Amino acid sequence: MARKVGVVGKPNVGKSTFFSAATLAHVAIANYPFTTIKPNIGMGYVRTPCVCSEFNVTDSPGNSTCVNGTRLVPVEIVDCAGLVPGAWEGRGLGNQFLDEIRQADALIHVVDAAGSTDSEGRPCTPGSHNPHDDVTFLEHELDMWYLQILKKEWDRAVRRVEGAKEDLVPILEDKLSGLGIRKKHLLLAKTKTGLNLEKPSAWSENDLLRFVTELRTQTKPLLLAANKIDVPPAEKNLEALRALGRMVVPCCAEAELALRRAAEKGMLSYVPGDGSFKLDERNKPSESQANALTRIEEKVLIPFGSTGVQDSLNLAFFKLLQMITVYPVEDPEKLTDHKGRVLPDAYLVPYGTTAKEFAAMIHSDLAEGFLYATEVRSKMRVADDYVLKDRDVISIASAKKHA
Ligand SMILES: Nc1nc2c(ncn2[C@@H]2O[C@H](COP(=O)(O)OP(=O)(O)OP(=O)(O)O)[C@@H](O)[C@H]2O)c(=O)[nH]1
Ligand SMILES: [Mg+2]
Repeated sequence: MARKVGVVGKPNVGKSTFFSAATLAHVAIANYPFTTIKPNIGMGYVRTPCVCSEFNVTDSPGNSTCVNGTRLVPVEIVDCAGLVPGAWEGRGLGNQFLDEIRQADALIHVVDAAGSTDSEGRPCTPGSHNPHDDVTFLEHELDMWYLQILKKEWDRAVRRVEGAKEDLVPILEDKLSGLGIRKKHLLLAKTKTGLNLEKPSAWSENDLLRFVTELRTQTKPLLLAANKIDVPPAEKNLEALRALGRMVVPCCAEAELALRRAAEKGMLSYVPGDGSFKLDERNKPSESQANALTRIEEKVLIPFGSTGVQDSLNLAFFKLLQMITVYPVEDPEKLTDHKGRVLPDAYLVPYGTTAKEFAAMIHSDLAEGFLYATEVRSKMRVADDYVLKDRDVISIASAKKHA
């Protein structure tokens, strides 16, 4: 199933602006809390250097696009409702928020790095709220939510382990599967916390919390999009955010949205994630548009290298979720599919995917009749257990032809 990234944070930090920019979808954007009250799922994309230039071919992309040698591969993004303190107990849009977040495999936590909104998302003087508190608060909410789910089953689980001598891991795996928790997560949490799984009755409240924190960081890995970086106090707050040990991306969602809209109108050329844009000579901006663009250059692109929206998405999929890009082709010489299209598809797959598993993602027949695969770059034949690498071009030979 396609991995999804959730855009989360307290109200009014710029989640919908981020989501709109990333998907260019029309969602409500306004300066008051709870603009987003329905879950929004949209298509954004990750960018990766396309293999077309390396293989010196002109490609004809199908499931993705290629802009001047940059491949844009679609991904799903969820714009979650704003989270307020106490959401785990159902405060604000708490339950809705948690249902949305349940669908996400990784999170982009949008933070108002300028400190221009209070803990509930109400506008305040920039610099008067500490964004550091928003990070600890959101993670605490998630932990409390996990804890609440675990506790529902805890007493029974303890009796089964200590009375009936059952193993705790499969019991918890069964009870917590809705959170995407699997055996490997539980075993790692055990190692990291050093807790005794044979004597859960001895776990303190704090032990339980440490255990769920481990599970949460594994199953909802997150990064911080330090948004509103164009507002002066934000830059000063970056260091304090970085000190928390999370991945931090300086971000200006508003600038990304403006650039994508201007590009859509043909005013300029800009590939999301670029550090600059090029004005179109035939389509001059008005004076106010030109001023806004200069401001974006001076406040965002030059000092920070990009608006950070595309970087956040790339990091979420490539680093947090450890996905790689793989290009399947039928003809290993011409790099074409059966219709003669060159490098038609780019697939995002988790690192660790084997050639045969990849075949199954394309078509079950390909996997069933799997003979061997060709790793096109080196022209080497590889077996079914070959672990795919990022930007591999792969041709699968199968005894079973698919339509
Ligand atoms: N200065 C600045 N303002 C921004 C930026 N991104 C968003 N904003 C503004 O912040 C306000 C809130 O933006 P939204 O995107 O609606 O925020 P949200 O987090 O979705 O809010 P809720 O849906 O209420 O939870 C709007 O006025 C945006 O224009 C940014 O990068 N810089
Ligand atoms: Mg919103």
